[in-house]
Amino acid sequence: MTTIELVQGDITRESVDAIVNAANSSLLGGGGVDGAIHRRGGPAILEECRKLRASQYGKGLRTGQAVATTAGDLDARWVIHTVGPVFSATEDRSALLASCYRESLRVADELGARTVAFPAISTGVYRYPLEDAARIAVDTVRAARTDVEEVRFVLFDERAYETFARQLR
Ligand code: AR6
Repeated sequence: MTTIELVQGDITRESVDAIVNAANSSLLGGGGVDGAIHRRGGPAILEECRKLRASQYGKGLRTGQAVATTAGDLDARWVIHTVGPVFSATEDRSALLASCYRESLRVADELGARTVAFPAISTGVYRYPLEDAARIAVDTVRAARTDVEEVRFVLFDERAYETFARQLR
């Protein structure tokens, strides 16, 4: 049984086994939550990302996939990087967004992580509508078969927090 918790705040302040990063396929950093994770986590995370790019992920990480690195100076053992879809008004990309949550939990299981914090993937720079993104996030985690005991959605602002809270009710 996986319990779902909601927190409003900065995901880089969480103490969990794994923090999920809403990355881009380059794995080399960016703005938003990605920038915050690299800033607070320090250079060890980027160093491992560069190694991934030099080995298995020469072309980068595909949308909907997930891969883990060290969490550097964060209060976590791992960062799980996943790439959400850029929202499109003409193409349904919800399966790719669901895949981010499912694949991140699969990687968490491989690592033996029991507590995992997720941001609201794709709802910033990638413009996914919050309502749809929250429904996909909650439904996918609820349906997942995983050994993760606690999933914590960490929502940056009150609007995102309230939207996720409505989905959980
Ligand atoms: N803690 C928790 N949530 C946060 C934080 C934080 N510190 N900072 C922002 N958010 P975004 P995306 C929220 O743009 O849409 C990056 O440049 C934010 O309010 O970080 O998946 C990557 O490198 C929003 O609700 O990610 C990619 O290029 C959510 O996190 C691209 O952005 C996601 O916003 C990915 O875009």
